[in-house]
Amino acid sequence: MSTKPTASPAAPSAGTLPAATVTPMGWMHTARFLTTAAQLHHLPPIDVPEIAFVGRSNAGKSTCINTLTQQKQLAFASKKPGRTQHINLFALGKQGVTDAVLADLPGYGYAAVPKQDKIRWQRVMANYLVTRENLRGIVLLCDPRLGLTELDEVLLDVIRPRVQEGLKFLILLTKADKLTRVEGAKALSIARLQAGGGEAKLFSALKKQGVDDVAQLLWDWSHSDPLLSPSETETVNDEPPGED
Ligand SMILES: Nc1nc2c(ncn2[C@@H]2O[C@H](COP(=O)(O)OP(=O)(O)OP(=O)(O)O)[C@@H](O)[C@H]2O)c(=O)[nH]1
Ligand SMILES: [Mg+2]
Repeated sequence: MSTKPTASPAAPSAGTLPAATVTPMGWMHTARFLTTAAQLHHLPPIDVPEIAFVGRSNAGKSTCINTLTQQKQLAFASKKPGRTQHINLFALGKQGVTDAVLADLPGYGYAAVPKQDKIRWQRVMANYLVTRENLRGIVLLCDPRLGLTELDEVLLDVIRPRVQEGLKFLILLTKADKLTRVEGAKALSIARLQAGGGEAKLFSALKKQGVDDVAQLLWDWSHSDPLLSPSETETVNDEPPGED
């Protein structure tokens, strides 16, 4: 459990708890199942920030959501790739007040999936990433032992324009417990380059590595003003330049 004080007291939206009363980990723990959809047009329009977890099948998306929310079976995790076949939404915010949503997306790249299903899903995913209006951030999960695959690169190309427009982006290197320190550091420096305007972090559900950091980041994403670019935020916070 994080003991860090909550950062980003930025403009809370209606229904948001006062920042001082929650920690990012406490906030994550409020997650509950909201809805599931096999097709994009079945997803309800939502007016709070949404954060999507995307990546190869078996990368650890569902396990990551369960770890962050400190709930064993909120998202379906499985040894069998291809377990998540719908877009599953989870609501965040205490006492029935939703102030953000997590989306667990079906993994891609699982060889045993029929080609037609693969193509259909790539289309749904691309449409989701391009058209979902309340999408605030994307967490791309990647097993660093495999690195970013061709399909990850396709996805990066799809989202790059939105990242340049201010969409938040994190490459999360999962299963870090399988790496040595040196391997982890190397994978992280490569991912940082690949993330472009986004960030990269190491994560292990098994060792609970990176959990507090990611919870804090998702809190910050969800409670920041989307209309301010990072440079504008700095300008707002800066003291006016003094005269020499
Ligand atoms: N060692 C280790 N194994 C992990 C970690 N995270 C996930 N796994 C394992 O990886 C496998 C896949 O995890 P899931 O969370 O189901 O993966 P997913 O990305 O949701 O997969 P799809 O639903 O098929 O897209 C499971 O056997 C998990 O136990 C981790 O941090 N460390
Ligand atoms: Mg899954």
